[in-house]
Amino acid sequence: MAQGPRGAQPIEPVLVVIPTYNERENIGPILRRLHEALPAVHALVVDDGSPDGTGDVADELAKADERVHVLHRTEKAGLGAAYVAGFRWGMARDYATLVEMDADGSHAPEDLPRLLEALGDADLVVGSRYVAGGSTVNWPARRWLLSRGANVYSRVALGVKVNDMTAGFRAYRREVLEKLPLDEIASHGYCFQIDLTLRTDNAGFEIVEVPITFTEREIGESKMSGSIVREAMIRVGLWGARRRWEQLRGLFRRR
Ligand SMILES: Nc1nc2c(ncn2[C@@H]2O[C@H](COP(=O)(O)OP(=O)(O)OP(=O)(O)O)[C@@H](O)[C@H]2O)c(=O)[nH]1
Ligand SMILES: [Mg+2]
Repeated sequence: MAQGPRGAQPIEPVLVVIPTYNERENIGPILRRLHEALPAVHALVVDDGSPDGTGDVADELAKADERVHVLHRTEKAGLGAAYVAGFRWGMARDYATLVEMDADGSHAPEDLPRLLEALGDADLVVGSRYVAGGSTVNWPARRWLLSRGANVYSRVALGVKVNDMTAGFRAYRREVLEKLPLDEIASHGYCFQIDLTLRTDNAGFEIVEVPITFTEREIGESKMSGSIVREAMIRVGLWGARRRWEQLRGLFRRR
């Protein structure tokens, strides 16, 4: 079993949590690629009752492969709630590492071995588009600007030294998720990723970024919306103000 220098804690077994909403055509190919890249990992598909029948496709795949599991939820409740449910499922079992990955092919499973390798020296590894060697492919300028802008805004507002805080391809040691108050996390869209990054940093865990190539989905529809962007802007502004205020108070206390 692979062990990292961080307290010699094992990083295996690994569970890759894949939230899905209308990803019928994507789920089979992404699981195939995942198991070609890493035959030993398990995958948990968290489906929010997709009208296109993604849940049924995932059930069929799970029947044929004991490494594939499915968690069915009854209504579309956002990315954040799906991940929290998936993490809980994994933490109720013996998984040492919990990975977040999209079903739409934007995150290349072939990059995952590098993320897991980096977890030997970290508590959270973020697959990053915005560090040297990272990139985006086929993203329209408008989409790139939105993502880049959200990250610059988050970094400046929060003062967390992570370049890609909205990244959704990441690997957590279970100890991190055990420590975070998952019950309190109310963020839905990509704000969920910023929220968890901030909480992981606040709790004193080591975060490392590894460059990835993010490729725009070829099949299916994006779930990005105006309300997801507004949620992130408002929440990040509030968290930033609170973090700065606490830093200031800390400075005065030390005097
Ligand atoms: N279970 C569940 N999965 C979701 C929900 N919203 C999005 N997803 C899944 O989360 C992953 C990321 O969603 P995308 O629609 O690709 O959103 P995005 O990657 O932020 O936006 P794009 O870059 O435009 O693709 C995909 O696998 C989606 O199917 C949801 O409400 N519930
Ligand atoms: Mg996507």
